[in-house]
Amino acid sequence: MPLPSPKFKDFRPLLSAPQKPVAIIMGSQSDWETMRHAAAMLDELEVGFETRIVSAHRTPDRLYEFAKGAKAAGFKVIVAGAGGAAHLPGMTASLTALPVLGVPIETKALHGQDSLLSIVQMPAGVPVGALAIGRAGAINAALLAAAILALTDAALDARLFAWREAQTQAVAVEPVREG
Ligand code: RP5
Repeated sequence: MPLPSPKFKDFRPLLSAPQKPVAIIMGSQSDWETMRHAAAMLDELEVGFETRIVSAHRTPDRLYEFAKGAKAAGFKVIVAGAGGAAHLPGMTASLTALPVLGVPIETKALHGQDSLLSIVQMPAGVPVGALAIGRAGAINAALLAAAILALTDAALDARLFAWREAQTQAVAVEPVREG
């Protein structure tokens, strides 16, 4: 396998989040296809967030720097998506007291069951809130992050309530019969 070569120079600082309460981190660019659903949900609820690629395996120093500095940088909740041997959420939780919500990415080889088990089975004392595999988990991680923030943000609490009400109203009583 050829060594990967850097394709671009990234000047964005790892930790700069004034007024952005949520950090969405992911192990790889390939995780964005799933994690974009968390970003879209937070956008819909008008919750500020930053996105970063932080790999537990390929960029361990970045992981340490990010997780150790996240609280001081102003983040309140971390949503962490990873696939396969998904150590990112657990390692992040080991380095910060912030709530960490883990999203298992659906993998090709084991359909995300590897990601799920890697994320959910944390030893007692280092909690990670593990969500469902894939898109549903990403959306629910965003909703859960919003619910945590809404405890101390009445305007967000109202937006979250309205979103849930709209979801309830959108469910038809009778199914459309096709075919
Ligand atoms: C994990 O390895 C990432 O979270 C990703 O889900 C998986 C595969 O990464 P790529 O090989 O697509 O970069 O660390």
